[in-house]
Amino acid sequence: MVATPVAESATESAPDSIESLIRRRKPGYSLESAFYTSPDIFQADLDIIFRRHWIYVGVEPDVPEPGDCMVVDIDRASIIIARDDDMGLQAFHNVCRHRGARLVHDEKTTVGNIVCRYHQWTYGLDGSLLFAEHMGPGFDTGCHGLKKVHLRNVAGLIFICLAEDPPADIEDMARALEPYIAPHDIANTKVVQQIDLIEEGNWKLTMENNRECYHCSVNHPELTVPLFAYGFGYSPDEVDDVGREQIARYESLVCDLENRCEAQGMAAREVDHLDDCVTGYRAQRLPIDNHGESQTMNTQVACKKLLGTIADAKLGGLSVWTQPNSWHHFMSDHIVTFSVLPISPEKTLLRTKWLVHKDAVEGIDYDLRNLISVWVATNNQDGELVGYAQAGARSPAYEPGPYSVHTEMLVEKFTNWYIGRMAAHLNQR
Ligand code: 3BY
Ligand code: FES
Ligand code: FE
Repeated sequence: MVATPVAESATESAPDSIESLIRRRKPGYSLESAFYTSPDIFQADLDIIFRRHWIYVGVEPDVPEPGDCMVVDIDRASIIIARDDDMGLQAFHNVCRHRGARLVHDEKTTVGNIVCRYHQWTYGLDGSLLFAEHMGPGFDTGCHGLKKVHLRNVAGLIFICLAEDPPADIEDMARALEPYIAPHDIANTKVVQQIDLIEEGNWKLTMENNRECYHCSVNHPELTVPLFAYGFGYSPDEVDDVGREQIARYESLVCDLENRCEAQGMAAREVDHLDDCVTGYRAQRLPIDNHGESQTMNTQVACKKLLGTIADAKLGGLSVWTQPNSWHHFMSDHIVTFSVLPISPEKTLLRTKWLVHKDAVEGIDYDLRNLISVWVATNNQDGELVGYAQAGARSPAYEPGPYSVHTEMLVEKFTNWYIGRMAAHLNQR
């Protein structure tokens, strides 16, 4: 077969509109290059996806005590997540209502009230303006509270939405996911490590990379110790007898794990609404290989204190995926949680947090290096792969390629969800 020559004029013609790129999207294939490189599409992604959907930003133990604040930036919006005096979680725009100065500057801090450095306007942890000097007798503090941002705490995972009317189906997701996540008791954990990794790629390539393990066996030697190579969709028709035996063994382990979890009152059956909801999600309990306990190099728990009321160390890993920007692994002894935030068309922040029981003591109950080593290595490998995918998407020779029907189903669910959400909003205009 002769390779198709690259059209010389491709770079000179006028760029296609977002509407036409969305209309001609070929199902079963990766997206066209512009979705990964165009500043206009990046802007549309921010406007449509990141400003109108529920975005995962962190966990309850990021702000454990009254007065604790965490700042999260989504493009130009800076948001304060605060724990108020009644232990409630609040989210506000990090913008003073006087002349607009940024209020909180550190990613994490603890305050009595939120005080603007510029002219000392002072806000309570519920966002109300408590004090503003020299504003005259007619000034109404009641009209100048901080602008609220919608926040939904789903069993300890914090989602925010910048829209005035956020998608209501977050309630369906919360109802469905809580029975899976609750036994891991996020509220009684602590964040013992956070790593921000900048990936040299569009945010959708970071998400797509997460949604398949086609690339795992060759690229992730550390991750393939706990994960089953055959657990990610290989078909019995395309493997040899050894592979067929491994698939059968994996399937019987899934069955056994689901039954054991359910006997302990924990939700365990796979649930998937990644592409048929505005707030898409999926949960699946995956057995872990060898000792079966945790995503560590020796597959044994990294922390001696198990989470919540969990008594059985051998629970495999509960994986939870949400659209558009998160995934999480919940084990009996620790949790690893990932948030994806776009920085520019070709740069993305992957924020990873590791959580253990709040009473666990470093050096006695857990060794930090042992706890984080699998995902530190895996994230760095994935970051490199995302960079390769971005470099390829930039080339004039790039054209959408076919997804594997056995191992890239969740990638397709992500791109279908994305195209569907973009189309729904563009059609409303
Ligand atoms: O490599 C990743 O990004 C992970 C590993 C398991 C599947 N995928 C979600
Ligand atoms: Fe905040 Fe003036 S800008 S007090
Ligand atoms: Fe990977």
